[in-house]
Amino acid sequence: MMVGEFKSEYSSDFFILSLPADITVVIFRLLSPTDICNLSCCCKSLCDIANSENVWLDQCEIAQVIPLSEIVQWRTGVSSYKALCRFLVEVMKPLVGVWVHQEPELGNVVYVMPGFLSVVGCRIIPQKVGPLGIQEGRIMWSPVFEIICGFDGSTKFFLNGSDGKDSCLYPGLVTGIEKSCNVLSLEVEPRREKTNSEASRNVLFSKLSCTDKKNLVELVTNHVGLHVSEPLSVKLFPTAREDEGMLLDRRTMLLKMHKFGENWKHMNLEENGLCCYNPKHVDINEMWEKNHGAYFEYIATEEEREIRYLNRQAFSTSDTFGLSLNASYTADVCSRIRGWPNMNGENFSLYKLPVKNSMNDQEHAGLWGGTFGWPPGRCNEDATGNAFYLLMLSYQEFKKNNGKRLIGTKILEGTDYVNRPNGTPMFVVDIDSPSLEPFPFDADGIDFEHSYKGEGITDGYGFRCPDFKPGSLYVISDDHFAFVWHGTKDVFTLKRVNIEEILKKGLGMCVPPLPPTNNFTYMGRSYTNVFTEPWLCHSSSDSE
Ligand SMILES: *[C@@H]1O[C@H](CO)[C@@H](O)[C@H](O)[C@H]1NC(C)=O
Ligand SMILES: *[C@@H]1O[C@H](CO)[C@@H](O)[C@H](O)[C@H]1NC(C)=O
Ligand SMILES: *[C@@H]1O[C@H](CO)[C@@H](O)[C@H](O)[C@H]1NC(C)=O
Ligand SMILES: *[C@@H]1O[C@H](CO)[C@@H](O)[C@H](O)[C@H]1NC(C)=O
Ligand SMILES: CC(=O)N[C@H]1CO[C@H](CO)[C@@H](O)[C@@H]1O
Repeated sequence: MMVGEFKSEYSSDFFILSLPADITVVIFRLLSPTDICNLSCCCKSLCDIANSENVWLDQCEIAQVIPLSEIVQWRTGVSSYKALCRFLVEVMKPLVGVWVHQEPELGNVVYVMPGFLSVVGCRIIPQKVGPLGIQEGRIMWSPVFEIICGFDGSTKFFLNGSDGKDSCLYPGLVTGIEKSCNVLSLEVEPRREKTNSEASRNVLFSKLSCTDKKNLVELVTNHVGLHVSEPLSVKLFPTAREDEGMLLDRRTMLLKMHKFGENWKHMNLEENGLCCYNPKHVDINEMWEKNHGAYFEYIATEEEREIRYLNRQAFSTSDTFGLSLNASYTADVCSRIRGWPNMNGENFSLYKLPVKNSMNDQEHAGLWGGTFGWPPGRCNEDATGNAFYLLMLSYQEFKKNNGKRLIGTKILEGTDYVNRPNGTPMFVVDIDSPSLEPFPFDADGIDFEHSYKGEGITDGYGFRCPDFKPGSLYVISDDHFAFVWHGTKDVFTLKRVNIEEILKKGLGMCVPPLPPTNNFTYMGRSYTNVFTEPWLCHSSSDSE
């Protein structure tokens, strides 16, 4: 329904205003937040309806990012449902999901989910499976960032990190979140108070060289870091209704820290006129000079040197800088290899993985945890130990017989020694071909619901060019699978994981974060992987 239609047909007296209130509510449910905002500009009466709490409560629900009970609970910390809706639609919805980076190769997975009046990013750490197996849900994780919803629905960004000893918080700004964003970048934002020529600012940051970016982010985080004091180290996620007061206190504290920096304790949020904590004065030129030598070593041509110099110049016309987060959409990120993003090691960026949830004809789609061994979770002696794996299960049309294939893409591997690259399938099965191979072990009387024929990854020619060998996927129940390689009789068992539930129920184990820059992207070439040179088997990994 378009706003224009109302305008043309009922130009003098709005038809909608003469309808009973409950019908109006139904009509408003069909509109998007933008439509409602536009409609509110039409006249006073429509403005009143369009700004009513009920209309925006509906919109919060329609956004489908948090359950109704939480929407109502969160309302206590914002000025209106409209403000809350702004946060849910513009911040929460685009960001929730699985973000990854390929470095290091064992996996770098950041799970973004609702906190309390906030959206939280948590890294799932490469780890071993606990003694009770994958069912137990004792996943180790570490906080990466949080975006708090202000009273008016605005955003306050905090990067988690540590100064080597203690946990720290690094406040910053959210400069942009595109609706269909797929790249989440940590940047430094120059602030020009007077000229306000902000148009080119972030383009400039991304144009800086990798070393310049790294130095800048480090310089700025050193300036803005705040120690995490006692009351803040409470749980990130609400677990019970009675936690609400404590959660609201924690949020107030964070809002103060964001606004006033280390002086927050003596301040009231209502106080105005005081300088905003972010951004900070930083002597960037001194830093450029300090790092002068290093860059001449590998910058080759005169032209490149010139460009680098100009970019630095342009960037440092300001002397105040803040940390910032920018979620943008980049078309060429969508990858060649089954949705595994095309990644750039030069930026502090995470990439969104298009994880589909289970639906009608794709019931197994989603995130699964896995480990080698049968019975599931029992320790086995080989090099992989009982490493925890995280897999994304997805479906793909299969041309051969117009059928569908189920693909288990590995996104995290808890081994010290990575045998199989991330982003490649652990197994691919044809869900239209039942497997006739019997399950090779004593299955404790389990009746398998289905079994499918397919193939599983093996070491093959090096790291980037793994080989595939025949195998079968056995469906034990709709959330419990086993994949068996026919030749070796290796068994890989999988269980559906609901990370959100694990973290919310406090079943997981929170470990301290890394230093700030590393904590965001945790980049570092995998020490075990000697086959990552791009020239190696380009053709095979680039196809598909
Ligand atoms: C609503 O207003 C925005 C600008 O504020 C405009 O871009 C958009 O086209 C309008 N939408 C409709 C449906 O009229
Ligand atoms: C965010 O990043 C994108 C891609 O680098 C850039 O084009 C855009 O200008 C940035 N947005 C802001 C508000 O800085
Ligand atoms: C991570 O940051 C949040 C604030 O966004 C804070 O409450 C929490 O204590 C931090 N966690 C650690 C381990 O530093
Ligand atoms: C990543 O870095 C490259 C160059 O280092 C740059 O061209 C690109 O715009 C950056 N992307 C983002 C999303 O910042
Ligand atoms: C990825 C990651 O965050 N790794 C480390 C985080 O910190 C804990 C302990 O401080 C380490 O055990 C993780 O390996």
